[in-house]
Amino acid sequence: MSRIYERLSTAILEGKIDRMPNLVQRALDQGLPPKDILDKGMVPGMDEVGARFRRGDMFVPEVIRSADAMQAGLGVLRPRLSESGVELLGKIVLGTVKGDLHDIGKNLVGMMCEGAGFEVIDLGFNIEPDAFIVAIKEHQPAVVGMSALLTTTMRAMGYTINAIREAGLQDQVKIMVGGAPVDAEFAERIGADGYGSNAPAGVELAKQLVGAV
Ligand code: B1M
Repeated sequence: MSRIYERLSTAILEGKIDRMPNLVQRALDQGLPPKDILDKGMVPGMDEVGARFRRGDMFVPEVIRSADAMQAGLGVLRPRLSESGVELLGKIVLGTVKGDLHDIGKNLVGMMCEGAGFEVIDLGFNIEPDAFIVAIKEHQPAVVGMSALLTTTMRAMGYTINAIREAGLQDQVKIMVGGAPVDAEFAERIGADGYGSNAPAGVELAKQLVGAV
């Protein structure tokens, strides 16, 4: 395997944001296929970040640096991926539900999903059910992800799912939820398709929901 893949993976793991664009450019200059640069170099780095975060061997600030390194590399790689007609895993519309201003965990989920190969449309925080519906119609995502950090706002996830159902859109998208007060039982009760306990689990779930694993 090309040594450059290992270097890309390590640079992501170590959060070397400034080094990534150069490394990706060097890999492209060597004639390596953009999809291999992603799958053999960058994604394994991000997978390892997820594994370490789950084990408690990496913490939020380090994960954010790694995700930023991934983004820096994707900045160079993305145009080449689309030129070569590589299909990303699908689109995810993501937002923190109405009434809730917490977005750190949601951002982490978004960055890691992007790192895994999804196109993420991040609506932000305090997102009304209607705004989710508008985004589903506009972007046609495979997955809608909702985050809530307050026991008072987790109910808004249920309202949002109801609104999506009433708009006749539930068959078009899979819905995943997460956030500290949420659990699998609650997710099932409100009719979500799945629950992610943390960002790596959210990524795995999103992959399952689009049939990528
Ligand atoms: Co607030 N806050 N906060 N807060 N805040 C909590 C959540 C709280 C637990 C603190 C406490 O009292 N101990 C408490 C909630 C209590 C409850 O509801 N039971 C609380 C409160 C009460 C409040 C206010 C009401 C305080 C007030 O004004 N009186 C207020 C509410 C504002 C509002 O939202 N309307 C408020 C405000 C704020 C700040 C704005 C100051 C700030 C948010 C800044 C921001 O997000 N940009 C803030 C913060 C920072 C926190 C704590 C300290 C940290 C949250 C965080 O970012 N964690 C939090 C206490 C705590 O958790 N220790 C607290 C790190 C983040 C990486 O984890 O978000 O859980 P988390 O995300 C995880 C998983 O949950 C999961 O993956 C992430 C990564 O592993 N995940 C998903 C999250 N979303 C997912 C989606 C998925 C899948 C996985 O799929 C779609």
